[in-house]
Amino acid sequence: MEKGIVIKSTGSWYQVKTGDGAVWQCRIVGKFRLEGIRITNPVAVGDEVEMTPENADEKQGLITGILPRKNYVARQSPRAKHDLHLLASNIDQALLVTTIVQPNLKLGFIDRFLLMTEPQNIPAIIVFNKIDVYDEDTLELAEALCGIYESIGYTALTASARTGQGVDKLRELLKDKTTLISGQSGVGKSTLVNRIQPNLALKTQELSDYSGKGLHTTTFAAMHTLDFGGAIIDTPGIKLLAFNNLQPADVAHNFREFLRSPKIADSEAVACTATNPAAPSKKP
Ligand SMILES: Nc1nc2c(ncn2[C@@H]2O[C@H](COP(=O)(O)OP(=O)(O)OP(=O)(O)O)[C@@H](O)[C@H]2O)c(=O)[nH]1
Ligand SMILES: [Mg+2]
Repeated sequence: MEKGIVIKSTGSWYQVKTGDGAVWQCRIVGKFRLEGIRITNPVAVGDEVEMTPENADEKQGLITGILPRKNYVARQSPRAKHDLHLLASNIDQALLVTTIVQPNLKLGFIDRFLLMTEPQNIPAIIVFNKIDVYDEDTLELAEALCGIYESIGYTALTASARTGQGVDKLRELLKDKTTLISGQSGVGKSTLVNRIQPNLALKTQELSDYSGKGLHTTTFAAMHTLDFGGAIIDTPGIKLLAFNNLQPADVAHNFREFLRSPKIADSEAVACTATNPAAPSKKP
């Protein structure tokens, strides 16, 4: 048996890199659960696993165990709403790539994204990409949004994968860390990674003209090593973020600004709850 790290997941096959740098094609046996909830992809990119070689010549093996995770990023499965889907595990930080246009920004998406990282205390960086196509007002909006997210403790910046603006700063932020890169389809995740490290040459694709929606060019999550130190996990675009797994209190507790704002005194917070008893326990 050997230990390795999962560097790519297709859903049925997993690439596992062992200490000697060899990459094995692996399958999994058995069922795995996460906090009692079924998961559609039991093993995620970033997982440290135990691997039993099946065919050493062909570098094929079986994943027989998952080592305890430092953390993980999970959402409701897009296919089965009572199941969870793992985006990545054992990461140091998450980079949310977004843009205000092409495709149009849904502000709620940022907050929903933070609902995946916050419960696990994973630092999040928000980047507003494609600033080369923003007009003055849009740029102003992007900067204002950066200010809001910075004020509650996130790192937020603007960038353009096309012109390279902001890319040096991103390199600095990614150096020596394992970073999950996520966001909606077509926002430029893979293009940005290619700017950060051109030799990765990840596949990217034009948006479809009329809908402005991305095409899901990246279809599998994969980890890539950065020459200047660290690693990134490029992931397929997210269409919908829902959280059947969270209770209303989980949602409230994970919005930092509700808890940390000095403007909200404890007494006021208690008073609010007292005047609004027995809120219906609807799922978010
Ligand atoms: N104008 C402009 N276009 C960009 C920028 N970054 C990416 N694009 C374009 O946006 C389109 C989508 O880019 P991708 O990198 O494939 O997007 P993605 O987020 O990886 O998409 P998925 O893999 O589908 O999740 C491509 O046509 C890119 O050339 C940018 O900074 N400015
Ligand atoms: Mg991509």
